[in-house]
Order: sequence, then structure tokens, then C-alpha cells
Amino acid sequence: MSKSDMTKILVTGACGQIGSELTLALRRRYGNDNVVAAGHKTQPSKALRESGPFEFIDVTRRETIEEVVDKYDVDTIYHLAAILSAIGEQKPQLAWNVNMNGLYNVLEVARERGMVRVFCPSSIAAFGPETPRDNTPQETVLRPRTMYGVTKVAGELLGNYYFSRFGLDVRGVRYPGIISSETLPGGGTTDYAVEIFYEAIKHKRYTCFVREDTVLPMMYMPDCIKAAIDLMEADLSRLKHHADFNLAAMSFSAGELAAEIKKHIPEFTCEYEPDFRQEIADSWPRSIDDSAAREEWGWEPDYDLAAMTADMLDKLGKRYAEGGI
Ligand code: AKB
Repeated sequence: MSKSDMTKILVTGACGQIGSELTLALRRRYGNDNVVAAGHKTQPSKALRESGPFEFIDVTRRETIEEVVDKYDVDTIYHLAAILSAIGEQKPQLAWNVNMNGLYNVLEVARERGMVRVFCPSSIAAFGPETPRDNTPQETVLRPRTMYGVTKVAGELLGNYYFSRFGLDVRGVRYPGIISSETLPGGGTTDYAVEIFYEAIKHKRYTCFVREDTVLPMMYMPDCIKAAIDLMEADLSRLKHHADFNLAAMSFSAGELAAEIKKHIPEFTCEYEPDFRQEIADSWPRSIDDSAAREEWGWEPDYDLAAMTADMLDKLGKRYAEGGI
């Protein structure tokens, strides 16, 4: 497999936290006109709108995907449109509809047209309270307690099924919490690890919705993008796994994150008022064994807690000074 196999790319969920940055990275790599960004209702940012094609798609309505795929002759889809864990617990029916029917529609459109490849991210939410929480193995118990997690496990199985049954090359990683400076995450359990930076810059204080000792696996956006592109460009003959790679970069407690921020902003204070998201966080791993990803496609993260924190504060600090946040 190589970069040139994928000539026309569609990104669903392109206005979301990952999509907004991944789309621009894909455009830099494959050419602006070769990457079609698709959102649902959110208006695209100026950068997204002005750098290449943008369309509206409702992934629960297959014909809206078909129209865009046929208009641009799409052969590769990065399917990021999804409802995350916290909103998924408030609206489980919506989460099932968007995450399952949306994925099914994308896979069917890709299968019918003989597409080259589909990227469909899973998440640490695929695990549950019975999963070993430290250094969680690649092959382990998948019994999530959230609707989001249920859809992620089913999505992995569906992706692997489409590969073995129809030969559709579906690939995916179990993303940890993603930390980013451009677009806020929308309705996940790990959102505190992004919000804390905005509040630290703007107000020098943050009230965190999980306990201070809550440890979760996290990843900085540049690594998140690198993982998606590297996996999609990996040689198929080397892959033993397909839609369900464990992936890791760093793990830290909410307290350790606050302490790291405090090194840069000494007056920063953090309080802890756990809400319903605590129970979700407690059902997820603390750290992940990603040796399969390392062996099969050379995965290696660049950012740890210190490097990510310094970069986040630098980027957000500059935006704040310019009145951008
Ligand atoms: C969430 O918190 O729901 C997501 C995830 C870990 O998949 N960030």
C-alpha cells in the first residue's frame, strides 16, 4: 500500500475535534482538491472552507453519502462522524443511530463502489470494568458499559467483518482521549483534559468533572493525526489486525495534568467536582499496551505530558493574546 493508492478522500465529521485538523493535514499531504471535508450541521471553519471542497452529509441518510462520493469519485473514507461517550449516555438512541447506522452506511457505500480503504476510529471506550486496567492488552475483555462503547466494539467487529467477508480494507485504532488546541471536543468523558487548558489560560482556575486521582490514557493531536495517516498508508501484508489497534501515547491523572500546567502558570488552581462522567472514566483503562501497532505498522508517539502541555499553553496563549479564544 502506498500514498498513491488513495486518490480522492472523504472525511466525515470534518468539523469535529479530530476532523478539523486531520482534514487540513490530509490536504497538505494529498493535495487540497483531493480531500473533501463533510460536516453535518456545524459550519466549517474558514481554514476548512477555503482550503478545499466542503459538503454537508448526514451519515444516517445513505443517499447523502452516495451523492458526495459519486460527485467527487471518492475512493477512501476517513469516517469520523460520531457521538461521543458523555452525550451518548444522555442520548443513547442517537448514539446508536449515528455511530452504528452511520458506519454501516459508510461501509456499504464503500463496499458497493469497491473503494480502496476506510478509516474508522474505535476508542478506549471499547473496554469496560472487567478489562485489565493497566497496560490493557490488545486481545482482552470487551464489555463496555456505555452506549458509545457498545457502538465502538460493534464498529470494530463490523470493520473486521467487512475486511474478511468482502475484502474491504477497513482500518482503525482505539484512540485514547485526544488533546488539541484548535477545535474543542464535543461531549466526551476526556474533555476535561482539553477544557483545563482553556480555563487555565483564561481564568487561571478550573473545576474538573473527574476526581484528582483519575488516570486515563491520552494523546496529543499531532500524534492522533500521525496514527491515522500512518495506519492508512501501512502495507496491508504486514497487518494482522485491522479495525481494532490498541494505541497509546501517555497516561496521567487529572491532578498530574493540573500540576504540569502549574509549572507554567504558577497561580493556576484546580478543583474537583466529579459528575456522571466519573463512572465512565472509572470503567476505562489507565494505560494501554500498543505493541501490536508498534510491530505491525511502526507506531511511535512523539508527545509526552511535558511536551504536550508546553505546546498547548504556547498555542492557546498566543491565540488568547490575539483575542482568538
Ligand atoms: C470520549 O471521551 O468519549 C472520547 C473517547 C475516549 O473516545 N474522547
